[in-house]
Amino acid sequence: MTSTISDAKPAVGIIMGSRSDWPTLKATADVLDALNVPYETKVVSAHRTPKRLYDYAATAQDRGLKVIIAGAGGAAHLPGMTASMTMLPVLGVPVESRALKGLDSLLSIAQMPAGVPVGTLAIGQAGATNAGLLAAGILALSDTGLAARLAAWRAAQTASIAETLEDNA
Ligand code: RP5
Repeated sequence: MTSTISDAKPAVGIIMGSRSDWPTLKATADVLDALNVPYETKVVSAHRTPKRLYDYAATAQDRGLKVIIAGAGGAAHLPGMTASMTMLPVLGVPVESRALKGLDSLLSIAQMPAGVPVGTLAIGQAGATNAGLLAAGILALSDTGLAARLAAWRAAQTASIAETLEDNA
């Protein structure tokens, strides 16, 4: 027996440390839209709004979320702190920072101590897109409809890659 998540309440929570992260995290929303995965978006800062973060993480599972995608830049504690307060899988997207081009964000998110995992993606929009695809893959384990949509998305991507330089010129 499989369930269908389409048209249901949000299954994925997309959170970001600042509104300035949205141009990056929009890539996550775009791929979830393409796959018809319901999601919610919120600005939740580990440093500037710690109580909002606590409330979000502590209630996420009871509200029906299945995966959280957290994007942040610089001293990017949002994914790790979120993971510390929920059993849900947390995927971290390092946002490209102005000062250090996102290397600071990447290391902040990736270097979690053993025991509190964050699945860390690539810096920037590639990581944001892949976070959405990874979340969809997790949800597709119990949703055959989504599994079919994900397979079709991948097949379309494959078909779009020209074999020669002349094609798509
Ligand atoms: C982080 O600080 C945010 O995730 C953002 O990437 C970075 C800069 O935030 P703003 O100063 O643009 O609000 O917390």
